[in-house]
Amino acid sequence: MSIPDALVEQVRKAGRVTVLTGAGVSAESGVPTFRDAQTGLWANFKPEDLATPRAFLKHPKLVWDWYAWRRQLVADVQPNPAHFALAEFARRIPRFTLITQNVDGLHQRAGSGEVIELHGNLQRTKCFDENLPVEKWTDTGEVPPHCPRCGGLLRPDVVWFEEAMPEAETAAAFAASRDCDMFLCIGTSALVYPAAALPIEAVKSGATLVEINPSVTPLSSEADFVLRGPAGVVLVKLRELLGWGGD
Ligand code: BV8
Repeated sequence: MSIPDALVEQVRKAGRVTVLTGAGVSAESGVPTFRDAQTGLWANFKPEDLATPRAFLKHPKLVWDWYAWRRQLVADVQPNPAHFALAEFARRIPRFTLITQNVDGLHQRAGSGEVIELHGNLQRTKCFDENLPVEKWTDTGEVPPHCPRCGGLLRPDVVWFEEAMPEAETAAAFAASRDCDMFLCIGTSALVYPAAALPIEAVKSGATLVEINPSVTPLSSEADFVLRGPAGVVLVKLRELLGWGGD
């Protein structure tokens, strides 16, 4: 996979870059993507069927345990060179906005200061009934645990399918997508809305669209540049061509 000189120069000169990442950017850290086959207890479930309020109310323990497993998995892995490269880009580009669909917190662990978490973060927990954060609770052995304030069920602080999006984060993401010179779409199948609408908004506003993904997605035909490879490889190569240091 080669990176065109024209693209390297556009990144170097860009004043406003907006990035949208999906599960693919954490793949090289060892975090399964949404479309990877599910294993273990969850082998018979599709993530889209587990990541819903309905699934949680029907199988609270199964859904709670799925997130507990993912929380532990993420705690045990490290950010990969893709995460570190994006943290470096933010230091080099005058106005850099990082939007992620991921709930693993790996961008922050790689040093990205400001991250718009469109779909929440599985390291945070909230009360299902109050929709308010809960940081500590008594472990009574019940799964899921209960809210210390109201006794309701606790749940991960993520946005499930058919749940409303966080207003502030969504507004900030659309604003940054409509006001950028370049939009990098990295490691996402571009199937989930409204996140998948962001790159289209960027193109409508005249931005250069770059896709970094080993596979074709519905966005590929819209992209000005398609870098067909793993994020950890492509971003490291781009970083080297820019002369912007490297781990
Ligand atoms: C909303 C958090 C409105 C949880 C996630 C009925 C009612 C309401 C809404 C809807 C409805 N029907 C449909 C909708 C819209 C729905 C939607 O889009 N559904 C889809 C299935 C069609 N959206 C919603 O429901 C959203 N809410 O619309 O609100 C509303 C208003 C008022 C009241 C009620 C509702 C909420 C969507 C958020 C869902 N939560 N995650 C959790 O993580 O458990 S989505 C979840 O899936 C991820 O966050 C991510 O967004 C998505 C997975 O996508 P990707 O990240 O792209 O991952 P994927 O595995 O798909 O692809 C990986 C890619 O990486 C691949 O392309 C692969 O090639 C590539 N790759 C692999 N390796 C690498 C790589 N790339 C680079 N490098 C590598 N090494």
